[in-house]
Amino acid sequence: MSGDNEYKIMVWGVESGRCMRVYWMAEELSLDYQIIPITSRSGETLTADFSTLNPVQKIPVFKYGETIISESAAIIMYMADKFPLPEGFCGGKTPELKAIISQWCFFVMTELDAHSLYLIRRHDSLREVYGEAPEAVASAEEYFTKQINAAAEKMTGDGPYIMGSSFSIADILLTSCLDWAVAYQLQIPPKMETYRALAHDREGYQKALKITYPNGIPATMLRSSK
Ligand SMILES: N[C@@H](CCC(=O)N[C@@H](CS)C(=O)NCC(=O)O)C(=O)O
Repeated sequence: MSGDNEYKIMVWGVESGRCMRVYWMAEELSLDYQIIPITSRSGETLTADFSTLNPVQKIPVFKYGETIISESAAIIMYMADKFPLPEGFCGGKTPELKAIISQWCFFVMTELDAHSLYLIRRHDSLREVYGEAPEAVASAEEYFTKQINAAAEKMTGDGPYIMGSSFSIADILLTSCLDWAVAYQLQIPPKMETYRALAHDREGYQKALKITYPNGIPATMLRSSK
C-alpha cells in the first residue's frame, strides 16, 4: 500500500471472507489502495454515507475514481478487466476462456456461497439474528458436500488451478469458500485439500489474510453449534 494521499482505489470492509477476496486480488495485482476498515453488524454499514455507496448496506465495496462496485465477485471481475494482470494470471483472453472462468465464479457464488455456506451462517452461526432453522442447515451441509465433490470431479484440467497452470479470479472465490467450509468443520475432498494448500502458499493470499483479519480470525467466523 502506498503512502500517497491521492488514493484512486478505496475498499470498504474488513474481518470478512468476502472482503478478503478483494484484498487478495489487489495483492495479486500489486495495486495501491486505501482500506476503510468497517465491519459487518457493527452499525457501520448502516450509516447514511455508506448507504449512499451501497444501498444494500453490505461490505465489501470498491471505489476507483467514479466507479463504485459492491458484490465481491463483481469487484474482482472488474479488477481483472481493468488493471494489468501479472504473468501467470488468466483473465480470459477469448470469450470461451472468459465463459469458463465465469461459469466457475457463478457456480461458487451461487451453489457454494449463497445456497450452502451463507445459509449455514445465517441459521447456525448467526441464529440469534436470523433465526434457528436446523433442518435447512442440515440440508445445506448435505448440498455443499454434493456440490464440492462434483466440483472436484469437474476440475479435470492439467492443474494445479481451475484454469490449468494459470491462476484466476475463480481460484480466489473457490479458495475463499473452501476456507469457509473448513472453518465450519465441513468435509472437503482430498483433491480440494491439496488445491487449497497450494492457494494458501501464494504471497497474495498471505498478505490479504493479515490485512483482512488484523486482530486474528473472529470467533463469529467459526461454527457455533459444532
Ligand atoms: N454477496 C455479497 C455478500 C456481502 C455480505 O453479505 N457481506 C456481509 C459481510 S461478509 C455484510 O456486509 N454484512 C453486513 C451486515 O449484515 O450488517 C458479496 O459477495 O459481496
